[in-house]
Amino acid sequence: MPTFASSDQIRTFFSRAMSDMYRREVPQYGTLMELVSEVNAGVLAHDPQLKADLERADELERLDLERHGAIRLGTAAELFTIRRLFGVMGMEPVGYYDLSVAGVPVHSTAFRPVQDAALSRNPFRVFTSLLRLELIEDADLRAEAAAILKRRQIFTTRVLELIDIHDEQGGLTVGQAEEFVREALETFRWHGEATVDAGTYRKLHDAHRLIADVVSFKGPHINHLTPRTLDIDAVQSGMPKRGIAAKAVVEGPPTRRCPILLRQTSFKALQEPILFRDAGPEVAGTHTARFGEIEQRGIALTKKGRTLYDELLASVREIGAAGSAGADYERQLTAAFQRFPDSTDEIRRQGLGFFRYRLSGKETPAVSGMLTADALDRLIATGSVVADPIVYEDFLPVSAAGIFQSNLGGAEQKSYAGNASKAAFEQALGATVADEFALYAEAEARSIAALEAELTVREGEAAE
Ligand code: OOG
Ligand code: NI
Repeated sequence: MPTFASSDQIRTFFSRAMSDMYRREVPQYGTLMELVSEVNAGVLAHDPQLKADLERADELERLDLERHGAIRLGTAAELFTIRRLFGVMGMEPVGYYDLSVAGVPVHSTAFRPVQDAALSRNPFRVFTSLLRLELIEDADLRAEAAAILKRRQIFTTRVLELIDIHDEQGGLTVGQAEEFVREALETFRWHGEATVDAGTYRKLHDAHRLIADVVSFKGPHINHLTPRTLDIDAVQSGMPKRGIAAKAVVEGPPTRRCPILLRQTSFKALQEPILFRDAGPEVAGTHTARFGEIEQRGIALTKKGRTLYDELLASVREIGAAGSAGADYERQLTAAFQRFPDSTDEIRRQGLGFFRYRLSGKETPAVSGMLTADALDRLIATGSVVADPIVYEDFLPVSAAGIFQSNLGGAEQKSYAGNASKAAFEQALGATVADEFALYAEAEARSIAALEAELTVREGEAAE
């Protein structure tokens, strides 16, 4: 039996290789990474309690590694194979996001690890969108785009072989894993040569800038990589000082003492020179697709918590109409979110968030058997048990739409008859997407079961 590289190892090789590649391709990403690591170091130095909490929850180690990326695919076949490719790295499709409601003709999922241990080693995620050609109105253009996409092969021959080898052998050796990462990287690389002529690019672009981005190139270039910060407001205000043009407002919940879900901001896409198929180097065009983003993650919310979040966010969005940049937006958002409890204890008590429970180690409580909610509350009140917030590992559709929009040029406001099409997405994927709420609920339930088991053992020991 050969020894295989673990999927966690392959994922870490890959996320490092992607980060190095993106830093070379988009130098501002490097500047942003420096800013984020300065801000994070500052936060940890000033907040020893937070540092201890992160350490205990196994989150400190992953912080510097942590990032997500995004790609946009053109065909069902590409989505099918990308699922197999990410599968080699222990990344599975979680969640379904319909962005057509926000005027973006794609639907998406997030490939990410789902096991507790894998998440704490490296939670690298890729927000993966599939273009919905059926939303292009012009039938001729639709057919032309489909034909162009059909001709391209976004994967190298060798990466396809290595995926097969992985699936047959049940793993890859370290040598194969290194080769896999090098070959996989090719799919995500930037290609400045468009596969279409200038006229076709223009037509696709006029239908939607995103359509031109997906259809006109050899592959689904990674369009951003996002590090995780512990203080997004500090990064947001630090960006202009480093010459980075930040998006006007932070997406997601307002600034709070107790972070929930996900807050994100980005800097504007770069204008990059491209060569059209029909033109010599002297007739270069430009294309705007790639950008940078930062995020701050907080506690994962239950369905009840998420409903309240969606309601509060919508109340502000309605006032401010489409987009999120009203001058008063932040003030209104903060006011609306007064209704969302701002302490982990209250969030837990009201059943708004997910937690991992464990013994504090301070004293051994005299309880055994099934832990009811009341029993848990008592153990927490006496300090025997600690509830650690489970961090949100997924994305938010309204935020994602805001990020897409800000990088497609603010003026672009298309509307599609919003129609989620999860079944079609899963058919293309060749698998169902996992339900993120179920994953968090399972993680919480596992911690309670482990706690019950531990208490039972201790009681047995005490009785001896
Ligand atoms: C993806 C935009 C969404 C996020 O973090 O919500 C996103 C894209 O532009 O392809 O990255
Ligand atoms: Ni993103």
